[in-house]
Amino acid sequence: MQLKVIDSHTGGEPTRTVVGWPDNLEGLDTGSLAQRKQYMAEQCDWIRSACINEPRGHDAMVGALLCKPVNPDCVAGVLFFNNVGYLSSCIHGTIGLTVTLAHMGRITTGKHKIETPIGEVVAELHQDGKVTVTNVPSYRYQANVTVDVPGHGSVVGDIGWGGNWFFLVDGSQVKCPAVRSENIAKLTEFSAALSHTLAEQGITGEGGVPVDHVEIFGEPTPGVSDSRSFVLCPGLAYDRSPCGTGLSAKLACLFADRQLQPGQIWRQASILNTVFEGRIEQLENGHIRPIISGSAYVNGEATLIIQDQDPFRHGIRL
Ligand code: PYC
Repeated sequence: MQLKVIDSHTGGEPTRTVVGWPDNLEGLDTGSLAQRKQYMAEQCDWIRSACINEPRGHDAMVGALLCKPVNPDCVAGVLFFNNVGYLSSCIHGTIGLTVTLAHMGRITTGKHKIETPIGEVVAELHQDGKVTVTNVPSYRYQANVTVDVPGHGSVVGDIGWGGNWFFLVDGSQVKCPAVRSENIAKLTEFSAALSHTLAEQGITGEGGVPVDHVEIFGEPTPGVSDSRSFVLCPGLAYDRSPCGTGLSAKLACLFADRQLQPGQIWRQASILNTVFEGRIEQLENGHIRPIISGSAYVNGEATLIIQDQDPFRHGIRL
């Protein structure tokens, strides 16, 4: 058996787009995108782990399964996944998918609708290769939530939706390690403890959905960014990119705090100092629509071979 993949990275964060899979998996191309996500999780989760887990992949990699859209106005449907499960959405992955579709000759410059399990987004490929994604509506769900994190004390943060759920922390709180690349191990340990506590104490997003990403915001870099952030993903890998869904949640919080006006640009740097630019449109219900720009590069194309005799043909699953 074989899987065809095209690799890219967006601000250092990898996306492995699955562009070919065995044709007996009809459920990947039928029903709503939410139904297909469930089908993939229940019937062919091996595609996720074969692509993302070692020995072929690694913890930081995000997968994007390219499928047929339900709405014929869309250029593609996509399911996003990582080392531990499935994502509702992924903006660095959407930027990666867009340059991948261009590499495949499926799109040229201009605006393209893409279907995800939580709705349609619009990806615009610019002449210079940059991509601008108009995201799903985003909002702050709760402000100033205090969490007692064993070993770290009480940490205050906001809960926001930007296509995934985030706990957003102002990194100037004394217990936070400074948001700098030499602190990645400490930031990971701190964010993992916080994430664990959120789950244990039942602190969730709207409707009881787990808050599975933690985001810590640090200092601006004059002339480069308004803030540098560290984002811990559900599988405990940190996002090498500035995390587009996380930035969407951040823009919603800034708007709620009257620190960002519609149209104003916010430059968010990742822990590696790669930058996404974000701005918002105001929606009637007080929510916002984030518009995020970044760059991605195709950096590989491969056939993954799944041999029956290989004990790790479906990746290492612990
Ligand atoms: O860019 O939205 C994003 C993202 C989510 C998880 C990793 N990157």
